[in-house]
Amino acid sequence: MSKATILKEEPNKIDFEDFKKEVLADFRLASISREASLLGRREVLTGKAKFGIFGDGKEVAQIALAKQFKDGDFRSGYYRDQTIMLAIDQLTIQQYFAALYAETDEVLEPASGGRQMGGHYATRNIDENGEWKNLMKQKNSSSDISPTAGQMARLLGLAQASKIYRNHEGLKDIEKFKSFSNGGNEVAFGTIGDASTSEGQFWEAMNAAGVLQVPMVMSVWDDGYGISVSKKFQTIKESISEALAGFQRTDEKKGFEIFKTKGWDYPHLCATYEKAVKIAREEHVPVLVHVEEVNQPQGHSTSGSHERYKSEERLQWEKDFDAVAKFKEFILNFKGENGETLATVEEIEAIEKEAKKTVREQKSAAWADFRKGTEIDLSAAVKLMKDLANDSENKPFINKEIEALEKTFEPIRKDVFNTVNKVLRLVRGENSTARTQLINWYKGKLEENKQRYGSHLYSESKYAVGNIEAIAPTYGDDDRVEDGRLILRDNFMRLFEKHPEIITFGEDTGKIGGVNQSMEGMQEKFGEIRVSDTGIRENTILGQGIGMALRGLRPIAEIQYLDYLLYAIQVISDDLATVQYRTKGGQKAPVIIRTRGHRLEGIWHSGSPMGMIINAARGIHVCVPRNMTQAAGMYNTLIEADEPALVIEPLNGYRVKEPMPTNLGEYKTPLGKVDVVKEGTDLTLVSYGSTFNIAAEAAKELEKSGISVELIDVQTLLPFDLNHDISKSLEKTNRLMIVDEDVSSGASAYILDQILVKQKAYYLLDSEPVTVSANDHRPAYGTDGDYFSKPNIDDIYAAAYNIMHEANPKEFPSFLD
Ligand SMILES: Cc1ncc(C[n+]2csc(CCOP(=O)(O)OP(=O)(O)O)c2C)c(N)n1
Ligand SMILES: [Mg+2]
Repeated sequence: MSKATILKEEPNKIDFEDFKKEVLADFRLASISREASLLGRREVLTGKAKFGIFGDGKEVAQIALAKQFKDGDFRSGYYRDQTIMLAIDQLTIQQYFAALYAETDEVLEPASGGRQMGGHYATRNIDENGEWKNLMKQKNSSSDISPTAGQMARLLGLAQASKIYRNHEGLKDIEKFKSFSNGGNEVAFGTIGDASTSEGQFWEAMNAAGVLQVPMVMSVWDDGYGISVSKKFQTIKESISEALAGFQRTDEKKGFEIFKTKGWDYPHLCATYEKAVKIAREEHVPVLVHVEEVNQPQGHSTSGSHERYKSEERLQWEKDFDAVAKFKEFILNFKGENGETLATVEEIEAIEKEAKKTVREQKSAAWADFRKGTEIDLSAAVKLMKDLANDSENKPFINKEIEALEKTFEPIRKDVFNTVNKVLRLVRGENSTARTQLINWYKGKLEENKQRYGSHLYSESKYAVGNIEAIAPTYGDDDRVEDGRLILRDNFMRLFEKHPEIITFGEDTGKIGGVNQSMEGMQEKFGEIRVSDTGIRENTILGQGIGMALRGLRPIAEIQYLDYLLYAIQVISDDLATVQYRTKGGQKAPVIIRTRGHRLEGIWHSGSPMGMIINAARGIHVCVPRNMTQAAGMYNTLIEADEPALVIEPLNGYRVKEPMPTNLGEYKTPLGKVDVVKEGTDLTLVSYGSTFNIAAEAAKELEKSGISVELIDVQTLLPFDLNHDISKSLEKTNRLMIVDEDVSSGASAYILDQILVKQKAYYLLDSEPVTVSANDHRPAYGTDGDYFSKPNIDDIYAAAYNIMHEANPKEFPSFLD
């Protein structure tokens, strides 16, 4: 019998004892969580932690929610959710403080290994080898991000994964998927603040959840404010449940179930969540729980005080309706049918006292652990510097630096490094063993800290793309050629047959198989669960991908055109690209984003904002194939790997004939390896995607003028030419030209930096490097618009010829002047 029911029905003695135990345990947790918020703020104000944002005021609602949270379920929430995390046993108070201090050991701070501010929660869902844990044996939280409503898109996908697991027959009997789902019975719990519901991401995800009918329980913690801005300026009718009233399901039409409850009303909260979650779990109907009258005892964060913007009355109300105080009142006033009571004032106060003590102890333990690592580095550095001082003519100056460091109160690694650097500056040019030892220590520590703060931007498991073995396409004797779209489609067919966990979705992807028919017939063959249409909502298409990938599926999220990727770039950049990094290898989301781009017609169908994309998306791979054989080979590689990637198919290549490989679904195009398409001796021309094909035409013309071009297709921008093959080419040609159709200083600046700086090719050049890019305006419509906006064959010819003319005007007389 549930607790909520117990409250209503006449309890028998045994039930009552259980009930009492549970209520008091809840109160204990609420008190602990509250105390953690209070002490957390103090830690920031006294300088031990940098920033704090806490969950005070939301404790009781979160305890009620957590009662319904089962193994296999997922949370996608925001920075107020400490009590949920504590209640589902995925956070300890010690870990909470470790995160506040920026503890970098992921055992002590499992959410992010100190990379995220406190208040950003996550569970560790993959092990140290990158292998999935059994997610059905733990309660799961996806990793929080700071942009408000940034949790929404992913939430949709987490919930949709349950729907897929419930309905996809092909996965049901496969053992490995049993560690992700049990018949799709898992609920995705979303949380959001009232003000953040103003974001478009919220509305987009809510609409999509209603359309898709997924088991998502969306809680809004309504404390009436978004920092200082009240609901009046945030939400129509000042109520998100009223605003969403049209989403309410009816007997005739599907939709949401909507509940309202109050953040201080323990029994009502418990009863509400019990009903809400049952509906979502059993019926796969999304539910909104609007939790009103939530308070915020300490204001928004450690950055300010709420006395500045809340009225006297509001501040008084916050005290009168404080969630924990009201919970205490409920307990003290409780009278069972037979006159039973829950606790005396003394008993309750003992719980509060005990909670305070527990929090203080765990906080101190976290601080002691946090100091340990730094203290070890500090004493090692001091010892080495002292040895060095004894060997140096700069002894007094070195000692002064050491003394200053030793006097620093609780120095951090930065202080140690600063001092070591100052000392090394003092002894530059000196020759002693002690100096060498200090330098070696310093270099070793630099490397260690690079890992500490920089690991896991990309996968470090055996499934990293770099570990997937390349396999060349093979061809039969029949010289069969087909439209590019058919090579892609037939390759997808093989992949879908081989991997039942591949799911694809996008605008027009389902019924017609994509606007370019490269999935034609696939929905009929593989069903609507695996190949489906979505609404026009790029942000949540990506979110579907992330959520599904976090639950073991292999989504191919399709964005209809590259230009419209911008609507998804927020979620790609903030969420997808940071999943592994921000969890320090605790989670992965190998989403494949499929789109098509570059040259077609007009401002919004031929853009190539590659500089913007690759700079926003470090953490995912960016593939820019020049034809569909290459593109298919990239998909084949990616599906074996455990990393997210974007593949931009060349938009004008679907109807271009290509030889049909015989090993579809098997051959694998390597990522980070360039393709030297044509060898040459005078000039290295580097390009990619659709423009590569124009550069190849230009190279033929240049050949006729006696210029031998080495043509290199980079194939992938991220990663970029890992073997430095472009430098090898420049050793031969000594001249470099980059052709790309982004704006000037976009992707071409990146490519130039990679070649000249990273590959150190500057000293190989005999001519100045040249970039040919598109004009800075958006590309104009029509063939002439394209010709005069983007690099065309004549531009490329002229630029290349000019390089040769400047190098050897005799052999290559002036062409345009
Ligand atoms: C996209 C974005 N814009 C602005 C911010 C800065 N910011 C952080 S929290 C916050 C207010 C959020 O209020 P609400 O959603 O009501 O949550 P609460 O803090 O009240 O629980 C703002 C504006 C942000 N993190 N992300
Ligand atoms: Mg708020």
